[in-house]
Amino acid sequence: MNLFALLEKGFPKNREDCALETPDGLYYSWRDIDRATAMMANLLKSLKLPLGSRVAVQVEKSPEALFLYLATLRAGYVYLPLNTAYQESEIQYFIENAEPAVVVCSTKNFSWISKVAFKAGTKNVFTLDDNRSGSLLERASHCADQFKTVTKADDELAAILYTSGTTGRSKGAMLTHGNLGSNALVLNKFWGWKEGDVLLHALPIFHVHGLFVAAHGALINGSKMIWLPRLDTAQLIKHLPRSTVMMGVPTFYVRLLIDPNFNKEVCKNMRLFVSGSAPLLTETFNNFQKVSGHTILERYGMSETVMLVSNPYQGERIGGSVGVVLPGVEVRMVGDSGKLCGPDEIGGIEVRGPNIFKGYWRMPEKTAEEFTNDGWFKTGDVGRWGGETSAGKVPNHYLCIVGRNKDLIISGGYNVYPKEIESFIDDMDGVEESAVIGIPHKDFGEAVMALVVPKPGIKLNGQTMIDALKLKIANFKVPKRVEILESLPRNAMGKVQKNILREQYSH
Ligand code: MLC
Ligand code: AMP
Repeated sequence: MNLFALLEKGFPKNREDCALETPDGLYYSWRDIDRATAMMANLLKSLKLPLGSRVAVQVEKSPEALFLYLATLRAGYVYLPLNTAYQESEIQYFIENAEPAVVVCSTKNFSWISKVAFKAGTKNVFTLDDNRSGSLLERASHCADQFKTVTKADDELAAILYTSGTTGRSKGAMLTHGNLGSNALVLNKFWGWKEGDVLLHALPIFHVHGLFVAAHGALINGSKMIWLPRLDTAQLIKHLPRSTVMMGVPTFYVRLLIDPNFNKEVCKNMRLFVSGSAPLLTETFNNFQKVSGHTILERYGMSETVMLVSNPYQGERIGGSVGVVLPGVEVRMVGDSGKLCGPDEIGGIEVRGPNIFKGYWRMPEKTAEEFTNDGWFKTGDVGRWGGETSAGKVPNHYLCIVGRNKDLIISGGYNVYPKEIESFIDDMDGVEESAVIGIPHKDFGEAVMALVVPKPGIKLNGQTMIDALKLKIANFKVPKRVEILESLPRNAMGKVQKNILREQYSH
């Protein structure tokens, strides 16, 4: 079924109810969503795009940006959201790789993005800004406000989400209407969504967490969203008293805890705080309980799989564990010997279920590599059933994530692949080689750090390198710290020993 049609089933009977409220006092009803998405879907239809066309979007968060996503679903095309931090070389790669039929960008980026897009064969480039302006809205305003949602089978593509690759460039994870719909239905029940819920939404909407887990959750339940453009702790505290559900990456909770205005009174109407996308420190879990009186529900998922495992809504939520396997999903842990792990044993996490993606866009070999012969997807995360955490003994049906067998840094909920940053640094003048590692960071959980070896006779300056990288790559990928070394530690096989570097620079 078309995912939009599934979400729409949950819209409230009274379409004049408020669906979306912005901090500057704008209200959008469910009827507004219906009409705005119909107009945008009619605009897309009028372009006579081929079946399966991608609509690539790099715009600031706004209600209209959400409507564009929903309109793309309604019209039966494939939504491709792009992080607003991406710069020219990154965007160029995505556009060349995905060959979108439509690109939507902000007016300030139109001149360079349209050049990149037209060069790659895209015929339609629109603008959409976060102040309800841009050519997309202007064109859509001439379209009819009724649209018959296009029928889609469960295995047809709804979205492509680019996720960085451990080697080489990013891969587009292809998610179907069935993947996203099944997960939305499961979470609706598992997290006890109910009438009267209000979601405080401050996550970006170009990733799984903000777009699918959070927004789908509210839409399929017919629940109002308070739609904040970004994380702003003062705004969260202002709107929490009127909210019942909030979802965030761990940085959300770290920042709330250091704000003196955050307390139990602010959370009096809340029923659920969800954390995910990165490990939540047990210290944050415990402190949040003390200050707010609420127990954060931590869950685990990926771009390729949507949500897999979650602490229970009813039942014990355990700090340091991501919880129990969601209904309909299967999770197994495989040890180095290839044998399934028992309780307390550590192994690679493999998953199966209706939520698992269809494969990587135009990368059949990569897709085949990431699945086992019997159809399980290898997450690259390392886990354990049960065992001990600093909170005590964990029951055997609870999953703990203990590490990753992919060289990945998660900073403030964004993934950064060291290999990609190393290749940018290695291309800089005077650089012999580099190693990029994650080091603990109070606010972002992990921060990117680079160790750089200059070419003989060359003097490098860390800050100058940081400044140069800021002009080239998304800001969250830029190392927070660069140290210049004479050489990198290597093992007998010549491989850089990142564990030694991590140990040395983690304090
Ligand atoms: C911003 N900066 C970051 C950063 N975000 N640095 C490292 N890591 C990050 N995540 C840097 C900027 O470059 C800038 O540096 C400075 O911090 C301030 O920028 P900002 O834009 O003002 O930051 P802020 O708005 O405070 O953003 C921080 C944040 C944001 C944590 C709110 O990063 C965020 O919304 N993260 C959520 C990511 C997310 O949704 N992940 C879900 C992925 S889905 P300078 O030097 O320029 O000052 C997924 C699957 C699943 O993983 O399971 O959910
Ligand atoms: P992404 O590719 O952006 O979808 O990121 C997915 C990765 O985020 C997973 O493979 C995990 O490594 C990590 N992740 C998501 N949720 C959690 C969590 N609750 N605890 C630890 N890691 C998580």
